[in-house]
Amino acid sequence: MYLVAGLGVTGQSVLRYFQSRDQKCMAFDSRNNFAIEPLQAVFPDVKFAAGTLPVEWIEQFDTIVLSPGISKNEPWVLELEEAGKQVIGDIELFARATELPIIAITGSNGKSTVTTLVGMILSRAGYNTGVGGNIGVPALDLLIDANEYDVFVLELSSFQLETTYSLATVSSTILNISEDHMDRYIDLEDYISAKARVFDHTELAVVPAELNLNGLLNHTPTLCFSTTEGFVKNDTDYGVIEHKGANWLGSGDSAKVPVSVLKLQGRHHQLNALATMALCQPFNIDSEIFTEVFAEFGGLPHRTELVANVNGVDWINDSKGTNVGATVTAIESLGEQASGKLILIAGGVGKDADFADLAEPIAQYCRLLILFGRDQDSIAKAVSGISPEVELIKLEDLNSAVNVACENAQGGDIVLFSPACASFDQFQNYVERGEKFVQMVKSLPSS
Ligand code: UMA
Ligand code: ADP
Repeated sequence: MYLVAGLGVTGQSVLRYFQSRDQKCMAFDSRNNFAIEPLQAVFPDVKFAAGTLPVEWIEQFDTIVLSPGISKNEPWVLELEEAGKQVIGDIELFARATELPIIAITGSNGKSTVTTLVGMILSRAGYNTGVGGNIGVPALDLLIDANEYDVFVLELSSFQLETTYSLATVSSTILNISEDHMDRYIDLEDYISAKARVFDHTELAVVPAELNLNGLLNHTPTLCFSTTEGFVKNDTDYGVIEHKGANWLGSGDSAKVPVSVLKLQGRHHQLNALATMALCQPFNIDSEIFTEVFAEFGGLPHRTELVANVNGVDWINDSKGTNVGATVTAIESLGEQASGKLILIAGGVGKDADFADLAEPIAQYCRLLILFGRDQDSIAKAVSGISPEVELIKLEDLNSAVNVACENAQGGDIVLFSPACASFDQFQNYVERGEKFVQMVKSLPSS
């Protein structure tokens, strides 16, 4: 018998999956105020509880299917594990249920983008491709929908990987590592080791050349990617190659895609494209398909997305910039493009991050830093004294931040909303936060 713990997007997908297989289970959400009734109506055969796990349930299940938002180190989870219960996640159930090829993508930033690109490329090549995981479509839903898939592409978070043991993949990547979720992990090493589980049973590891995995991949065939000039030496290196007087993305001596065709220019977009090509290597995709898709793909919503140009100022929504690494990347890539300066709007729930890495790019590219939300003081402290030219203004909420940015922006500037924080203090999630920002920008007066 299974206990499904956490009844959000993941938990409900587990309930649907078990229902489709006539598998009995019990369901629990540790929030006191969780409304059970609507779920009870959809899953009449499942016993539900919220708040405290009923003691008499404990001897009735042997496996807990834990939602990614619940840490394995929660005292009640540790107690159950010590009592002999197995703790797994939805991705472990997925791994046990399918024999089809799987490509798995993790990393601190770029996961959704690369997952989407790999999905587009395999679909264009004629494979019926199921795309899911942390990107939003829970993986188990792919096993019960009406499609006959040929291959799955899964975006996996470190949280999901913590409870995954037997996922076998044709290719897997950690795209990059920068500090995130430090409220959940002991230190960066702990966070990396959760992510490194993506390589446990892979046939092909795809790794950024800069990432040191300390001998973790000794016996796994590995492809490396990098945009550093002259990096590509052989077929296992993916990088930028000079060919016919131009720069191309490729590997070994095979130039595949001219860099100039990429709709999204900038170093991190090239890295994402290289990782995508390497992950697809087992499928022998034609260069034309990569070229077409990279030329078409304009990015996902809420990722450095141009909202509007108001009075000569570009307003950029990067609400998915939820950690320092993403915001640094956004500042650097937009800072290089701007004819004027950047006005950065940041803040929210800091997840115990060290914000010090923001100081240098802010000093180099910003005119003004506007902070709002719960952990604004941690950011202010970390970047204080950055540069006398960069003014810092602290405000209550996003609405005031947008108004102050509008008052201060000059023609040629870029207003960048890249919070470097999670959204939960003032919004449901990054999507709601981004949508609110877009609405605010669209109602700004233009003269
Ligand atoms: N809950 C408990 N006890 C707790 C904490 C939560 O019972 O101690 C319950 C909540 O009351 C709620 C449910 O668990 O009912 C929420 O579960 P969850 O936090 O695991 O989130 P899901 O709704 O299942 O969504 C998850 C991912 N969220 C997290 O990992 C926090 C979604 O990624 C993912 O899209 C979805 O599964 C489908 O796979 C979101 C995310 O923020 C986008 N991910 C993080 C990130 O990208 O940085 C990891
Ligand atoms: P994830 O799913 O890992 O959160 P996304 O593709 O949704 O990644 O992008 C999240 C944020 O990271 C966005 O702000 C985006 O601009 C930035 N980003 C995308 N790719 C990279 C990369 N390769 N390196 C650093 N930042 C990136």
